[in-house]
Amino acid sequence: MKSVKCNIVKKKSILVLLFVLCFAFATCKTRQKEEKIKKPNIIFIMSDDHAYQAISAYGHDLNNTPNIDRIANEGAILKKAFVTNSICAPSRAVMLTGKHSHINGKVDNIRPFDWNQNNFAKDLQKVGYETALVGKIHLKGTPQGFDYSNVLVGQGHYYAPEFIENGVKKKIPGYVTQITTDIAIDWLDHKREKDKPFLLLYHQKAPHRTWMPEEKYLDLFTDKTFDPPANLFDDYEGRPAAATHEMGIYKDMDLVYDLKMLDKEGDIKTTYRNAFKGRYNRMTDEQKAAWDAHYYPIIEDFKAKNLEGKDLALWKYNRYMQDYLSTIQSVDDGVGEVLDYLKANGLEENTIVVYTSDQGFYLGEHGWFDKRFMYEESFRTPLLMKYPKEIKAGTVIDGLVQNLDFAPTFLDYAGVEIDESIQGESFRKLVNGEASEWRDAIYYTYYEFPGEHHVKRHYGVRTDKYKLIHFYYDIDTWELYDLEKDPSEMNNVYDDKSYADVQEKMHKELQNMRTKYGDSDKMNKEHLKRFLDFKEQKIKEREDIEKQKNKT
Ligand code: SGN
Ligand code: CA
Repeated sequence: MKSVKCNIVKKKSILVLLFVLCFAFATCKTRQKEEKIKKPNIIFIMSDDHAYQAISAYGHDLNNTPNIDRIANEGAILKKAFVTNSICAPSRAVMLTGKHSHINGKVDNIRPFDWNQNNFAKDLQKVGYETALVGKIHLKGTPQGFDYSNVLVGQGHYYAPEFIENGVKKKIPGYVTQITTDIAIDWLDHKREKDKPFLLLYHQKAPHRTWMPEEKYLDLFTDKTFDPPANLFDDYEGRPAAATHEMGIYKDMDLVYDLKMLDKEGDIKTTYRNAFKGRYNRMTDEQKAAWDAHYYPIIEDFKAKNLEGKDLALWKYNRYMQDYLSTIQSVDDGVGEVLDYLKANGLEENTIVVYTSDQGFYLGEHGWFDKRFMYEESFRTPLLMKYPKEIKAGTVIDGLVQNLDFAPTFLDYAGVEIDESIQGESFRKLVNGEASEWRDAIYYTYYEFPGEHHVKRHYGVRTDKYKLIHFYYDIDTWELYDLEKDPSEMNNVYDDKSYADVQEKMHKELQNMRTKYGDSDKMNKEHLKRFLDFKEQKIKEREDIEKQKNKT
């Protein structure tokens, strides 16, 4: 009897176990199904002027960016990511609209952006996303497409910056990078509706000029001497447009405004003294004390050295690197905080995280700081992304992508149909490893001339191997580079007979690009006219104000 009873009990337990297993299997299947149709969250991190040379994942040894590198280690690094127009506001307009500058209308930092046109945040809102924009956007007017916005006024300040939260302006004490991170995490944690997928544009001001480090990182690179790039003393032979630049570390970088050499005695005199003072005076007494303790010994040492010529150029390069890279450390910390937040809150699996910059930047290459040119260091931009559900950890991508592609890529992930007016292409399959073919050429335009840093108007095309550039307006010159043989673009081979075939092919490629994207010399003339009219109008407005002042 005992054994029979025992058998019945056993059978019952097996049935119960089977039932439990079936139930668990079914729930698991439903959850998997739900997960599949669940739209991914998107965190789009953009910093300002962050050169890929200053991200350790790109294999350079200037600095260490462990948190930004985490994105590449857990996902993908794109080695050939570019912008379409290497300057802040136009780059952001391209990113939002997925259209080249001559189509979205924001061709330079000067004229306004039309927020009424469509952007991918508006599209995501329509399919149920909760959207937020935090930090620097540099596009005047009220942001559209965002349920929440808390953005810097214009370029923003490093210390005690002014933010506009949903239309209300506030000065916030503290350091801009940490404040931006706090606002982003506060939105993730308290402000958003948690049952909706979200889009967060988390955009840092750093490491934009004038590179003012956070108190805790003032001394990070004090004892380090950096190796300058081989072309720090470029003579611009064969490149007349490059020769007329006003962005030289030696020639144009200011000792006080940029490099913080404002001494107590007033021995170091510059035109930008007051502009620097204005920034310095935003700090608290405590911050000023830390600042002075760091910079005064450097100022004294600098005065004692009495440097000139090449020695002064090298000293300036080194000083520039120390401050520029220190500001990046705070950006990296912020990325770490956001990644940790996702992990701690179970959001890691279903969130796409992208890290990029509004363009690249010169860290001494060609003797420069700033950007704007179609040469590699400012044309390229860092791009790292992770999405555990789809992107294999450690993926390396060599395909040519552009900031033009962000809008369609995000829409693709969200399952939204991509309007045919969008000029970019989704790179989702490229990073998944599912793309069977991909583009082999990209197009570039730059318009802000006459203007700061004196970079002439130009446009061009780049393939994997070659680059063709046309500088125009008050100049008419062509440049051709063999990027495999001459990656630093020191040797313009446009008139070299042995490149005649390449030159012809690249001209065809350029025409194809201009036709594809609807650009032309005629359009360039129209943009130029609008730019000059706008400048004239601004001058007139200023004169009228002066006249009015003098009357009263
Ligand atoms: C400011 C900077 C320039 C910089 C532009 C554009 N001068 O005008 O050096 O090129 O911004 O930068 S500063 O004296 O104000 O620092 S962008 O990233 O906003 O396009
Ligand atoms: Ca920028």
